[in-house]
Amino acid sequence: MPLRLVTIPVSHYAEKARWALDRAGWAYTEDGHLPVAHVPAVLRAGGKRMVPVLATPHGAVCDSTEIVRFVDRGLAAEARLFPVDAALGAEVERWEERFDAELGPATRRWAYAHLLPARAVTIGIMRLNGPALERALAAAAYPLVAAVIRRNYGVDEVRAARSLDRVRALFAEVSAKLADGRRFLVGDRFTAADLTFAALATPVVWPAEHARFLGGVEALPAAMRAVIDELRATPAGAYALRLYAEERARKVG
Ligand SMILES: N[C@@H](CCC(=O)N[C@@H](CS)C(=O)NCC(=O)O)C(=O)O
Repeated sequence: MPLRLVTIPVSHYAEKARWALDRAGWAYTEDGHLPVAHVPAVLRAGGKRMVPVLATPHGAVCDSTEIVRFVDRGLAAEARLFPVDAALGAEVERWEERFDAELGPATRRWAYAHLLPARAVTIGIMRLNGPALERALAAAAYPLVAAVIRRNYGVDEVRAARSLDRVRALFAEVSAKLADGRRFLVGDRFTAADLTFAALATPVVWPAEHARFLGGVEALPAAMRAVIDELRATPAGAYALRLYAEERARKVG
């Protein structure tokens, strides 16, 4: 069945949905847009305002978690990102919900606080994907796009500093969980808890495997790279990078 994933390509919630689709080996096209220009595409697909939206012949699946669950229903029990076992499943859900609610907004706000003033870098990232017309208009549209991002995500220096504290605290919690040598957060295999952590951590660990959507880390402002280096060096950061290296290209479908 023809599937279309409507995204803002740099969105880490879009990456979460994309990863689940890629892992299942499902065929889909990505319909990526500049922030602001995504709204008509989302509405046309049957969504409200946010990406990701998965347009299917039977209607729209909105929200990254719903898309992961939708894909999961098509997988064999042993390959599911949400384990069938009730206790493991509940633990995966708890981590996943916390990462969605706390990690995602914090990594995004911190990254945009550094990226928005670095106009040329950010326009370069926005031009990596999307329709030719939007890529051509990215520089002209930048003041509007940047203002909308600032407003929608509450991007200012004070809140960005608080978000970084939040990210550091979550990384410390995940590092503590991994301290017994486990390879995955829950049980003995890759689940939605791992996928969600790694995808929503992309703005603070900038994995090389994700360069198609974010570009290379070397283009970033030095102050941003310093924090990325710090977080990459933590057990949680190393674990996110390992998940990208070992799991991002793995197919189970
Ligand atoms: N809970 C949602 C969050 C999605 C989300 O925050 N999407 C952002 C991009 S990272 C968005 O669509 N922003 C556009 C806007 O605010 O208009 C999910 O998991 O899908």
